[in-house]
Amino acid sequence: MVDYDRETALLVVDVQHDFAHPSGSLFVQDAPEVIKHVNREIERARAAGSLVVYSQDWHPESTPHFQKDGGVWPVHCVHDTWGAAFHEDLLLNGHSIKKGVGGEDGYSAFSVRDPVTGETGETELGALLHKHGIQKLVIVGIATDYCVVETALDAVRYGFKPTVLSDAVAGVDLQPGDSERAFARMREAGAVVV
Ligand code: VGL
Ligand code: ZN
Repeated sequence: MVDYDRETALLVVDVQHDFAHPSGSLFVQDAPEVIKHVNREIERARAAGSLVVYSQDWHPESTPHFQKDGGVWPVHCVHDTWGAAFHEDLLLNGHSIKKGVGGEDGYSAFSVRDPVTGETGETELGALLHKHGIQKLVIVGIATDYCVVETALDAVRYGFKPTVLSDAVAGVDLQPGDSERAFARMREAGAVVV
C-alpha cells in the first residue's frame, strides 16, 4: 500500500466507458475488475487530503489516431459521447484533464503528439501538479501498455516520482506480454511498480 500526503497526488488514467465497459468500443478485458481497486485508491487519497486528478482520452470525430482515418484504433472516446464519459462506477472527486482534443495522439496524460507532423504539446497536467506542490504520483487506470506507461515515463521526465499500482491498472495486450513489457519499461525509467 502506498501512503498519501500533501505532496502526493493520485492520477486516474482514462477510466472511461469505451475502455472499461463491456459495450465500449475499445474494451479492455480486465478493466471492470480494476475499477474497485481504483475506487479504493480514490477513497484513500481523499481521506489523506491528497489531490486526485483524472485524465480523459477526448478525441474529435475524425483524427489520424483512428483506423478509419489512417491510424490504428477503432473510433473511441469521441468528445461528449457516452464512450468518452467516465465509467459510471468510478468515484469522481477531483480535477479532470482532457487529452487529444486537437486530434493528436494523447497517450500520456502530460503530453500529446500529432501523429502526422510529429509535433508535440502539453496538457495542463504538469502545471496543475506543480501548482499544488506535488512531488510524487500514484498512477492507476487504463491501459497499462498505452496511456499508463506513457504517463509514467513522462512523469519521470517531468521530475515527479511515480508509483504504478499493478492491481489497479489493466492492459490491452494486443501482443501477449505487452503489459509485462510496459511494467519493465516503467521500472527501467525509475518508476516504482507495486
Ligand atoms: C488509449 C489506445 C488509444 C489508452 C488511448 O487510454 O490507453 N489506448 N487511445
Ligand atoms: Zn485514444
